[in-house]
Amino acid sequence: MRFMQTLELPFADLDPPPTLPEGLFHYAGFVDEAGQRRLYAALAEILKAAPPVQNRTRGGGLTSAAMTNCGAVGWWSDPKGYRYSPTCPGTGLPWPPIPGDFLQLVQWVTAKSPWPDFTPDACLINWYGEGAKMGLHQDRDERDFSQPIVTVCLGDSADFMVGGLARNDKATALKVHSGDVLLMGGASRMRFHGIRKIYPGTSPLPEITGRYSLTFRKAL
Ligand SMILES: O=C(O)CCC(=O)C(=O)O
Repeated sequence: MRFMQTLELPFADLDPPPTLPEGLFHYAGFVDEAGQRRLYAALAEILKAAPPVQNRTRGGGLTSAAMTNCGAVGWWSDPKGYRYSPTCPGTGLPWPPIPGDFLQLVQWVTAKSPWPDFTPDACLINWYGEGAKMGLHQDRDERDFSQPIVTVCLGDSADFMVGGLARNDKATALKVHSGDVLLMGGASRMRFHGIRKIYPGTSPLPEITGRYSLTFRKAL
């Protein structure tokens, strides 16, 4: 197993393809299938404790992806706006803690990046069923934009859209697969991004339906 068992970390694979903009790193296949299975086992416990729901947006509609969180705080959306909350507004319960395997993965990804001390306190979990997407947006509810965002992909493949620093800048699609990790920081921290589509039935793990993204942030 590449992620989890070896102490010899796969840093040789961490060079970003040269076409990506500064501050955006795509670690394709960073987590192998055994590692993905292990991550999903931890994720399944979170999903039981805090099942994902489609949230109300500020405009009153529903998010296309269903969301839940783990960590000291979780990102939430409702007609009152977007915010981090220490409890799940639906149940009033604290979010489950971020599992040790998740934190270890994040540490391995960031260890040789420009953000070796990144310590997430929030992990937003998005679930995309067939037809679900996420519009281009910036992550701007965190306190310190010098801290990066780490996204782990599990399940179906997807088109991850990479835009510019202004909403109307041209966006291009980066195809992401289960086990890929994305890191957005520095000059790319405030880049618009989103999910144009998922490719149903492409998950290498039969136990995963649809696509999960685990988005780690330092919110507080
Ligand atoms: O699902 C993804 O990969 C993107 C998630 C995202 O952009 C977000 O949670 O802000």
